[in-house]
Amino acid sequence: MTTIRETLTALEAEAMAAVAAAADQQALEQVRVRFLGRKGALSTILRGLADLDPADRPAVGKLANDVKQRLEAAFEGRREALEAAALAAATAAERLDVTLPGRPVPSGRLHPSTQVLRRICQIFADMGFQIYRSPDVETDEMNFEMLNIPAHHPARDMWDTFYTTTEGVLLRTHTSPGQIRAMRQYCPEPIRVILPGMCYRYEQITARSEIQFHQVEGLAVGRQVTMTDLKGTLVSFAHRMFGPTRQVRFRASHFPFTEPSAEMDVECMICEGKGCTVCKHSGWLEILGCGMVHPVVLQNGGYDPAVHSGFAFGMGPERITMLRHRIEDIRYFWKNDLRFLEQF
Ligand code: 2NL
Repeated sequence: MTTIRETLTALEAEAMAAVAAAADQQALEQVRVRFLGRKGALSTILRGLADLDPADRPAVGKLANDVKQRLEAAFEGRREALEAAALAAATAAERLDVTLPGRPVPSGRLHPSTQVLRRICQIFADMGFQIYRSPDVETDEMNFEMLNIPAHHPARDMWDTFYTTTEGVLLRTHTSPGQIRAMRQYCPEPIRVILPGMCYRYEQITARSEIQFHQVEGLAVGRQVTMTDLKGTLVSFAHRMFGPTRQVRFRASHFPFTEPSAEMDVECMICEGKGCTVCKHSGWLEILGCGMVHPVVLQNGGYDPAVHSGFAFGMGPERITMLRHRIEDIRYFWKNDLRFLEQF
């Protein structure tokens, strides 16, 4: 007849083998219930202790407890090993390389005209010019009359205009009417303003002309403002916009609202003045028009030409962008073709 000691020893060996053989946590739990559970093999044996000779009970009881402790330790060790293995398997299966660079998020950007417009405004703002905004819808009087362009002046042929159904109301053909508004608002105080904005002309759309485009105009009025101030301001602008070593030249010109008038050229930025197709082999690019404000226009702005004088200039950011990037068709600016826009 087998003794209870032999039963315990056999049970321990069997349980240890079962623990080692448990392939996963579920199987291990089944083994635990079978050997260590409340209705398990060990509990059954421990209940049988009551039938033993009281003299044998302490020694057998101690053995049973030792077996129980060793089994529990074995279960715990196996449980940890299986858990670690399960984690390792899951990590390998769901491998995620957190060091991989993310997918780029497509980001928008400013339109090339806006970028150039802002750059121009920033340079003049640094020289003390304030940004002045005025309406796109203007009166004939502000757009032409006040700028010394009377009804039958030949210059009006150059600015074919979008007229509204309201008599005498039109889309501005240049930002200049805003300069009149600025002068009237601030006179007789001295002013330095820069006027960026959209202009409209009723023209055939071609590679060189659009019906809407931007203009940036500037105006400085005060006592003893001279042509020297005009040249110094515009040369500084050209050096910041196109590079500090860029050559600049002024040529005489004509505008109805300035006298004298001039055009400013800068050394071609494509060929560095050597001559190329962009500058038509002259080495120079025309960048802006300028001049001393015509006394009649000063007066229309509310200033006394005997006391005040001023200089003004105007330029087209699209034209500058085209020269800079050798864009050969102005229509790209309004085409909304991402292949064009994404290059800037
Ligand atoms: C150009 C030339 C110019 C002005 C604009 C101006 C405005 C007032 C008085 C006097 Cl209120 N002048 N503006 C002066 C000279 C030239 O623009 O080629 N623009 C694209």
